[in-house]
Amino acid sequence: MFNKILIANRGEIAMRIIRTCKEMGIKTVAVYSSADKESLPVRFADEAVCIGPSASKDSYLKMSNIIAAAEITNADAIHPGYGFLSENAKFSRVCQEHHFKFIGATPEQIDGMGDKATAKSTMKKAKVPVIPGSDGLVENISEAKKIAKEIKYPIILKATAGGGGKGMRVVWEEKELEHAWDAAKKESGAAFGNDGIYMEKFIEEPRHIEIQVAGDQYGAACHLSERDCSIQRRHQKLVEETPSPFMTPDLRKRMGEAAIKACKAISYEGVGTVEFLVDKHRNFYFMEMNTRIQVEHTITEEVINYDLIKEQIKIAAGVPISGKNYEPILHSIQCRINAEDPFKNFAPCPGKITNYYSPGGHGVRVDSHVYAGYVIPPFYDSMISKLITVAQTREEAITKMERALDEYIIEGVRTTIPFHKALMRNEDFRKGNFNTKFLESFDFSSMKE
Ligand code: MV4
Repeated sequence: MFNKILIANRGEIAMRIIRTCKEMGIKTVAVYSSADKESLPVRFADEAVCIGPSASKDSYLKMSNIIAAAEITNADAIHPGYGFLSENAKFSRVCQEHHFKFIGATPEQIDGMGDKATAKSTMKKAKVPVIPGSDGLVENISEAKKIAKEIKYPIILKATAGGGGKGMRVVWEEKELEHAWDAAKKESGAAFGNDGIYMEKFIEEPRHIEIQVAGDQYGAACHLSERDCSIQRRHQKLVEETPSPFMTPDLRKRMGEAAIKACKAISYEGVGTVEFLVDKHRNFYFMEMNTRIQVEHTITEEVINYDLIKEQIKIAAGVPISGKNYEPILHSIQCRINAEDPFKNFAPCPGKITNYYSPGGHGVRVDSHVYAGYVIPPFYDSMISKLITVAQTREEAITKMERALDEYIIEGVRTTIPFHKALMRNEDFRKGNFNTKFLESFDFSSMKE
């Protein structure tokens, strides 16, 4: 087992990793930018090293500074958390070259899944269901026209370097295709320095359901059930839950098997997530694989009673997994509490938290790094905390969430709490009647101050 882990991240996920390391008897090193000097990870880690000024590119994204911090503190592994360098193949390789175990995927796995057209052909070969479309990249507009005719409109153009919606264009009929093609190419070239585009049949009103997986160094793989992440706004997840209200035992079995196939196809080592789109007939299709721990891993932990960060560390240290699949026995929901004003189009709201009380009690978990007097810096993402409830049924988990949201006091900054309260009251949400388009027609005027 590792003696000391350096955490190449900040905020709640840095806290989350420190907590598990403490329980495992592993020493921790926090790294921080000058903007995070007063942060809790700095206080709770065994050691802390400043790695640069506030801008992420000069601190949390600066590989040389992070490696130097690992060297001077004599760490033997590096945990990248999510975001920042967690899915950066070069960083995974640099860690390897400096003999630090990267607690995440290999450079090959990151590259293989990072290029979406490559990931899709890998999965197709492994017999994981994929959305009908182009075989790899589309070379030019005439080829695009030809393929679109074959698979029939509507189609979607996607950036191979993308994910998260950038460089994506839905096309409903041929006369729109050329314009969309030019726009998608230009946008992805500018955003990613890679303008490769592939095409798929457009799935209308899909659900986003993902399967948590784990694979070990000896080729074993298992799945840990699903999370429904359909409640998103502009590709930002706001609420996640497990089990999915749309799930059936048969669908879970089929999606779980497909996710394990995906894992085995790339000899995946670590915990990861296979994202699927699910249509209204319960056909499911591979969308992307995330080779990191995700923000929403908490709800899976609650329903299967496992510490996924601990599993991640054990797998990295060479401990074999049991290979058993886990089914949810409880229901868990997570609300992302962001420093954003839901009455003003979710505009970021950094600043000082002047008063703070976080909810507790049976079945309530708060993963956070904030406290009364903490100043949310404007340089990073705006998440304040993750509020998670767990109960025997979905109805009880929602009721508990309403109770916990009512208890939550955050003063000094605007938060997404009013949105979550309105969502929990929403009849369609309560019925489990939603898909990825849900928030496009959500009545935001149902929110109360
Ligand atoms: C799609 C789709 C419909 N059909 N692909 C959005 C982000 C990127 N990861 C893939 N996305 C989508 N791909 C086909 N063939 C609809 C979306 C999509 C979406 C997917 C998951 C969650 C939220 C979404 C919001 C809008 C569009």
